[in-house]
Amino acid sequence: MTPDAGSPANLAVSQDADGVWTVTLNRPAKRNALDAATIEELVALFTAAPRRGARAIVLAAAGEHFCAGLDLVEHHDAGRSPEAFWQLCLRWHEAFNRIEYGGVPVIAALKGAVVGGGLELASAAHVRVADAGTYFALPEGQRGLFTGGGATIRVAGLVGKARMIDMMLTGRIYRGEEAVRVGLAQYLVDGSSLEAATAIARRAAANLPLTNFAICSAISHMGNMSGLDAAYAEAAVAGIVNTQEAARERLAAFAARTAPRIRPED
Ligand code: 1HE
Repeated sequence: MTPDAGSPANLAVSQDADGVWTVTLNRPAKRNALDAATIEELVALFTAAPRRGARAIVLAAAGEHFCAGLDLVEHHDAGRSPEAFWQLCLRWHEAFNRIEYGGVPVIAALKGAVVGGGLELASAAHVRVADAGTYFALPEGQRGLFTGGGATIRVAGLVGKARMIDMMLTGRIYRGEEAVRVGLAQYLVDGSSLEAATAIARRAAANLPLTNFAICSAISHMGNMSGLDAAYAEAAVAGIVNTQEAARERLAAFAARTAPRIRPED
């Protein structure tokens, strides 16, 4: 399988022998601002990747910044109608839903600005890795705009409603340990976030694909359900995943005492 999903112009895509793909936002001269074309490329790529054998995906960025959010210049020049922007937002949702619900672990390698729609994109990933220079903000409030790429669900889900409202009212910026503490990133690394994210992706890719599919889609879906329905759905997913043939070898290794034990010192 190849990562070729129609030769995207604004994304660079590569893969290694273990099925770990690296998808790189590749408009560094525009700080990887998300124009309509890039959103379409994200839709196509993240629609195709699960069916093309991707075992895990690192979402990375060229240049100094992860993503400056909505392409404000395109938006200014386009003079969009409410209907046109509404439709555009639906394409953003399509792209980010493919990331979150596609069943393949997506690990975001963050750096520099992760702002506005860039934070909406990052929050659709399953794991966020920040480096020392990464900062998070929702500057929509200052720009006379509102979030349209799912932040009211995903960013509020990460940091809570009150912090998101504060970020939007005041332009508050989070970074470093504080960003981890409030839930914007799970990892903060001294060195390269790309290296760390790739190591996490490789580790996740060693899991069975069906197990990862459940982890990376069922948990999100269940978050949308009532507690009673989520428990029912969890049992159904476990019925499928926990009886998969491919898991028998791993269970046999545990029973034979050859599988690693889960200990903090290991
Ligand atoms: C852009 C964009 C953009 C840069 N749209 N072109 N997002 C924001 O409000 C963030 C806006 N961007 C910035 O605050 C800064 O660009 C950065 C802090 C990210 C980087 O600063 P810097 O000094 O490295 O770069 P720069 O000089 O500001 O920009 C370099 C170029 O990138 C320049 O283009 P050039 O042709 O004049 O060289 C900028 O115009 C371009 N650029 N950011 C378009 N965002 C679904 S709703 C989502 C709502 C939102 O996301 S609101 C957007 C929030």
